[in-house]
Amino acid sequence: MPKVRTTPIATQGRTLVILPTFNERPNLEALVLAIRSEDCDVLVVDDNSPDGTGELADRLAGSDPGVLVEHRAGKLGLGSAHIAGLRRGTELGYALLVTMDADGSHQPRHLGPILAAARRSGGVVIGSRYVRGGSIVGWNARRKLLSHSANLYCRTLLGIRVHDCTSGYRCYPRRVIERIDLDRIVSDGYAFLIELLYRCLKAGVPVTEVPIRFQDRIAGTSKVSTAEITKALKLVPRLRWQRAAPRGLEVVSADPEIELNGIAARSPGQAGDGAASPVSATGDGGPGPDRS
Ligand SMILES: Nc1nc2c(ncn2[C@@H]2O[C@H](COP(=O)(O)OP(=O)(O)OP(=O)(O)O)[C@@H](O)[C@H]2O)c(=O)[nH]1
Ligand SMILES: [Mg+2]
Repeated sequence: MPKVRTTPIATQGRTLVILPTFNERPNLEALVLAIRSEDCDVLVVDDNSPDGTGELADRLAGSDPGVLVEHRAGKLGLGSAHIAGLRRGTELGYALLVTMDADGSHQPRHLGPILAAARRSGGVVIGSRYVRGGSIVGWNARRKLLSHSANLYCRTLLGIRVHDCTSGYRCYPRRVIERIDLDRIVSDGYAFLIELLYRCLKAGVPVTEVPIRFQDRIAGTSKVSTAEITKALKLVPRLRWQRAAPRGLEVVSADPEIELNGIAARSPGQAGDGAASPVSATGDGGPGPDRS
């Protein structure tokens, strides 16, 4: 059984940032403090990290009710950690659920524009490296090529217009997650990011990309393995031809009346105070419910 703090906290209209962690001790404390200073709560989903990340998270939670921790018995995968966090955040009633890597690659200073775009659109927002204004710092040419190729592969095979399908920096309104059947997700690793995005698009949820400056991890080591990349490569054609969803994809359409923090959601075409230069990935491209 995962150990979860049960103290009731006020969540209405608030944002929960979900941090999946496996051996992120050197990066965690500064990140949690930076997120808290953006007035967001934090849920660390730790998979019994041998380096003591879970104990550090408990210590941070002990002195701050806005920090929650979910401990899992062992390394169960990035996707499964995201699902656990999204479920927990939904149960607790947070308005917006953000997922962010805990290695320093995803910077809390982008939360403002990302959350603003989510409130405007009522849909999913991706912190994107591959729209105008986005960038990557610290990757070598090989790593950049790998990431670009993966995104080109997803865009082409899935027929979607999202530029950064593999970014783990995302914001999902709770109302969107409540409409997606997480039990149908078949991926537990990195492929999960592609699968959930595709399911949201198929359900007619607007997807917006907001530029971020992505920085290579500050400390620690990457957990992406060749096996994870292979799984993601195999998932994409399965998703495209529906075999990953034996009972069919969600037929739910986005609710245009979604209310978030008192702000009625508008279509991506209506969005835009220009502050974050968000790019709609669904305006004319992503598959809608009737475009399967
Ligand atoms: N709870 C949990 N977290 C994980 C697992 N695998 C990775 N993570 C976390 O997920 C985030 C992303 O993992 P990274 O290893 O940084 O992967 P990446 O960002 O795609 O790749 P790099 O650019 O090489 O860092 C980090 O916060 C990891 O600690 C897992 O199995 N369980
Ligand atoms: Mg990383």
